[in-house]
Amino acid sequence: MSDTTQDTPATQPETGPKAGPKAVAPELPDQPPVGPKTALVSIVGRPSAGKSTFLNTASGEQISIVSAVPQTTRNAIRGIVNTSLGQLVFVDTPGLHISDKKLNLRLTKTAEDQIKDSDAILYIIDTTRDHGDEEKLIASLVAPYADKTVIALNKRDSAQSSLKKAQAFLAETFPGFDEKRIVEMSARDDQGVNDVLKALYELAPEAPHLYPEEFYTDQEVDFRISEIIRGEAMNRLDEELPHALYVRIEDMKMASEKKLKVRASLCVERDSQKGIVIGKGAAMIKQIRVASLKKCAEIFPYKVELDLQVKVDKNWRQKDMVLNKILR
Ligand SMILES: Nc1nc2c(ncn2[C@@H]2O[C@H](COP(=O)(O)OP(=O)(O)OP(=O)(O)O)[C@@H](O)[C@H]2O)c(=O)[nH]1
Ligand SMILES: [Mg+2]
Repeated sequence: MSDTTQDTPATQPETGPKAGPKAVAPELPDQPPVGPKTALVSIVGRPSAGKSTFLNTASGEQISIVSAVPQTTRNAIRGIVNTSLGQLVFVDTPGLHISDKKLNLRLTKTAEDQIKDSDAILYIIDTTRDHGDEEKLIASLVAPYADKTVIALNKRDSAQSSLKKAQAFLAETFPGFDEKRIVEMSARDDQGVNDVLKALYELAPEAPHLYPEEFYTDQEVDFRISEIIRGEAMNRLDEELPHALYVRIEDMKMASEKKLKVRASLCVERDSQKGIVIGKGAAMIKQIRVASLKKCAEIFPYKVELDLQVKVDKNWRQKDMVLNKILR
């Protein structure tokens, strides 16, 4: 740790596998060996359909942030589920949303690319909502790949859930779709999630695993920490603010074997938003910081020390340079 230069990128400190990496499950009880199948599975669906919730429930880990605000996920996040049948590597994509704003166009492109590259697709439909143009757009993207798709009808626990509407929509958009690959689910309550996994394993070929079996995500430490902070902020702020946020890790290094020091900025778009995120007597930013540290303590095998500032990055959503950085 002695010869790092001043200009070493802030996101590449000594936090490699040795330091307790991104992805390794804390302790694995005796488990049967992971089966021979392997598939890369894209999770697609409209914003707030429950894609990230499914990933977290299926893996039993907090891999992807969840919030009530549509378009929470911005990156193609990988989560890995290992069972005696094999390894499913899920890619949690941003919810597809019709809009011509720059950030949205980039999010849609991320999801489209994923669909093409995957062995199987998990298309999650929110059964509590009517199927508007957005749902039709997604169905049209998925339809050419119907043979490698499992459809999950989510939020069946909700009083607003309507199976009839969903079935009518499917009859229209996926005529002749194999019923064995349509599964009713509550991702939140872990109902039907196993059936979804089984249907996906049916589609998975026998192939070498993509990750060692102790991994449950491919996310780097800096990205996970920035997502944790963003998630805690999103869940405490409302109106336009959740979408106006991004987190920049300014500096990150292992201070010792047991301590990771992080300096991060919670960036907003306008001066007027800064005060809201800081809160009265800095109460809001303190809450976000404390909640983030609590999550970090659950995830990482070392202590995280967090210096968190609020900064204004004017109109960052229109800047390619920022988008290139955060939409990795
Ligand atoms: N009632 C109910 N709510 C759910 C279920 N699954 C997810 N939700 C809720 O729906 C909201 C959105 O969930 P997310 O998992 O963030 O949705 P997403 O599809 O990842 O959304 P984006 O990342 O914005 O595309 C959250 O408030 C979840 O708690 C479910 O099975 N039942
Ligand atoms: Mg999500």
